[in-house]
Amino acid sequence: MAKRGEGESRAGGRTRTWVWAFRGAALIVAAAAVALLLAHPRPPVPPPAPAAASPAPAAPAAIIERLVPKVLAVHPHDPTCYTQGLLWQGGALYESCGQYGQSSLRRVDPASGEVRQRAAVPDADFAEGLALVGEKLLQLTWREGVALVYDRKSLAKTGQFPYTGEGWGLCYDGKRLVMSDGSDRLTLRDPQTFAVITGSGGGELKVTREGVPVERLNELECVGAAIYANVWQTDEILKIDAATGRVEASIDASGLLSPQERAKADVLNGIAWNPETRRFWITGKDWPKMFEVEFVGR
Ligand SMILES: [Ca+2]
Repeated sequence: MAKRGEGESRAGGRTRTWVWAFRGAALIVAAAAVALLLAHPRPPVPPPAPAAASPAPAAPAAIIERLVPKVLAVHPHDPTCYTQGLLWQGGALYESCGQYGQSSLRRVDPASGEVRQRAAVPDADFAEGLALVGEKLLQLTWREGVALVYDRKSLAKTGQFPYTGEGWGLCYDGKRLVMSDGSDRLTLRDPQTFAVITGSGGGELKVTREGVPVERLNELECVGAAIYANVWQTDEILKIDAATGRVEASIDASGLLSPQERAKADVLNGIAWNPETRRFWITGKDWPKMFEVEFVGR
């Protein structure tokens, strides 16, 4: 009879044999797998295809530029002109002065501020914005519903156009007249007929700052693809994208007049662009001075 220990020893020997056999087989299988992998490397993973169908990322929030006028020269201005429109042409400034019984159209010497030529406006008309189309000056009236037309050289009145609503500011961009009425809307008009342009590129432009309508737009100046507008009863001038109405820049024009000058004057109103020097001329209602400026970063 086999001793218990002998039986156990034989059984243990068989078990170890099987373990070694199994380990050997596993090693052979692993080596074969490695050899297969080396012989057939996996193809490179292609880069992910662009997600053509996914929506474009939202445009980053538009940043409104903050500018101030850098004063390059100061010139006298008639403190009895309640400035409603100002433009530059051929070395001269043309200015529309408002108020009932005091309105006029003037050609002004820029350096001295002297009035070189003047056309009276009927006492019943309150003159407003001013634009030049070819050799014709167009002058708005506040609530009288007519745009007065003058010959630029003689300042003789040659006609008028009717319109509905109030007239505030006016400028001409070479194709369209842009007109403000104290709201957040700029009306686009035909320069020959003064009719509101219909269809593409016409109608009205809604002016917004970061999506919010900007009201009380007043005197205007068309400069390239931008419209400059001062905001009534503030010292702020806005640079507006003429295609979208979006405010691109805000110009803080406060502090141009001394407190003493300011006490006798009314609000800022009057922007003219001189394309030769690429400088702006700005003034205000009953201001004693005009400022030749560049708009620069704060
Ligand atoms: Ca102007």
